[in-house]
Amino acid sequence: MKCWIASVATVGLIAGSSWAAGGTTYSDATGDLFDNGFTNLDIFHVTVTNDEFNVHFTVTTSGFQSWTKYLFFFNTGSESTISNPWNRPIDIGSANPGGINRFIGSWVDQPSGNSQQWAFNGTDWNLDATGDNDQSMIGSNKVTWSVSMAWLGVEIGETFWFDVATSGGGNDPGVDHLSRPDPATTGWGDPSVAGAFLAYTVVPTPGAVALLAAAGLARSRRRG
Ligand SMILES: [Ca+2]
Repeated sequence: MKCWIASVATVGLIAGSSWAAGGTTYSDATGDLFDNGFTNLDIFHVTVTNDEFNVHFTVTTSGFQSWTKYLFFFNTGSESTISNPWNRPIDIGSANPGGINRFIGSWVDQPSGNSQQWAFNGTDWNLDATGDNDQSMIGSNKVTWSVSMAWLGVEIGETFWFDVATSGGGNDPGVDHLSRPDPATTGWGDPSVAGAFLAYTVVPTPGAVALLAAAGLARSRRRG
């Protein structure tokens, strides 16, 4: 019995340290817009974390306005394109010839049903789902999205490439792109150009690490 308690404590310790290691914050320059009066469009940083099934993105801007649109571009390694399903004037391919195969287009002037998840099947873009972003931290200029790893097409230990852009309505370009520290467009009427995508590696979760640790203990017990 004493041994069993010690084992549980060990598992808990390993799990805790693994969770603390998870998550990556990607900083962007501020004041890098063609018009820096639009603080709601100025990306400050984006934090990415994951749990066992989902990847979470928190976008922090320098200000907040409900008319802001948030665009996410993903390359998770399957059929891809340099187009985007919102037909926004955005040059993805110059810096990322591999293009994208997943896209999220989202808005914050509605409390729910505000986040479209699009997937490219090699020929067409398809709207897979419309979910909700989390606007509970807009007082701190933060909005959060959670998407399933299954939808993204990634598993624990795998790396995917992505970019985040802010925009307005209609046919506006990406005004600020996380992927570059300088203005991505010269004005509302000009296409934006994405920089080289960022990489995120999906990390093992506390639950997964605990299972691995438990398996290791079971093996050592069998040897004993
Ligand atoms: Ca910025």
